[in-house]
Amino acid sequence: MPWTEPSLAAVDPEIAHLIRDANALEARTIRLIPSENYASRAVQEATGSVLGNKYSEGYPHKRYYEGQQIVDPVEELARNRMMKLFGAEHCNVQPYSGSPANLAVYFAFLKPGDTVMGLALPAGGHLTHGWGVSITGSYFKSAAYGVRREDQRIDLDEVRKLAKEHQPKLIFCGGTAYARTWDFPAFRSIADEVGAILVADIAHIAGLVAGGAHPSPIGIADVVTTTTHKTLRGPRGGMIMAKKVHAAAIDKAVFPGLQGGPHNHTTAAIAVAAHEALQPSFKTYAHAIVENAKALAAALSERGFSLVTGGTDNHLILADLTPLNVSGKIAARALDRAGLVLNYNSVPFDPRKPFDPSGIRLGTPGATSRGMGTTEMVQIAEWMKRVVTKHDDEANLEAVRREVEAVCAKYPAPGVLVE
Ligand code: DSN
Repeated sequence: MPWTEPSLAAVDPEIAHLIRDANALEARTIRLIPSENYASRAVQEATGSVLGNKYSEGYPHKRYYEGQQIVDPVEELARNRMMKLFGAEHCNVQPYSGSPANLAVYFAFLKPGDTVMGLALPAGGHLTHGWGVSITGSYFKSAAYGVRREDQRIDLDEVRKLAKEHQPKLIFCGGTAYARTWDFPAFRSIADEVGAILVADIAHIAGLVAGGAHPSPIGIADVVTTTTHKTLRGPRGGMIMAKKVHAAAIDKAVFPGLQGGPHNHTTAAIAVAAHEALQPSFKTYAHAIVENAKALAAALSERGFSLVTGGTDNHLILADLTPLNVSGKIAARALDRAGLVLNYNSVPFDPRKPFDPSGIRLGTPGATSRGMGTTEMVQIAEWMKRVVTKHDDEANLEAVRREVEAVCAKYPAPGVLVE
């Protein structure tokens, strides 16, 4: 049946124009923010579906509202496909995003005042791993671990020492700006030594884990949390995987503990993303993300960029711009004007403030989704050097912007409409 109602453009031209402009902007710029990606048209169709109209408090076949004939199989598909993709014993696809997923884990296992350990935010961790400004740092005691000054890598001896000293109930491993492989078995043995629950937050690397391009924490960590929209390339959402023994505690913590009705349109889109990630091409994609990140890191190093940890094992790169005499924010803004969209970011032991830090963070999930390869990564590094070294020369930025736009035209972004 064709639509009989007026379109968005007819009902609300202002918003319709902004969405059209967002498509155009995405088409002509390169998304280098490592936590972002291009969700497919199929994922977007599910996200925009009528499933968002429905309330479904509870879980499949145990709901508090009638009319769940469609929602139940949708949630079961999402859950089962994700369990198959990751080899998980249990999966809850209802968390609204990564932070609520982590908060549900606290609620499942901790009481206010208990101690949690996670990678410190300035060292590349996440707010919800116990950092002071987050609710997790206000309601729980935090004993954060950091990275070594010499090589900016996690010092597992320090993690063990801190764990023995502070006896945390829960240890998080995972981060938002850590470019190296997470040693899940080492964290497991530390958690066992102090009797802590081990939570792997794989929000950034979930797609790499699913595609076999990063070791999996499944079967090692007690609980695995993630968002669904980063390297996993699904809709904005979250999920929690767990050993069966923790399934009931996790489900109860998500609903009724923390949330009301699940966002069923998002659940459907998570099912679509899992279906896409179960295809053999997703493994190729995950490995290409890492190959591209290594190529981009090498090309940036050759051009004088100082990389935190010296390079990358995953999808992201953190660069300290101090030796190039420019702040992260000034560089990020100039790069944005040139069509290269990334974010300014603190680097470990940063003498500058988080809102005006020394570094930039970038990654390859988006560019790889467009089909770009190592040749384009070298080109991106060259553009970045031209922009950063002459960041206040508008003619220089405009020249780079035109070149970026020409390459973007050759590599259309999935899910982006070009008129
Ligand atoms: N905001 C995400 C990121 O950019 O890494 C983390 O939640």
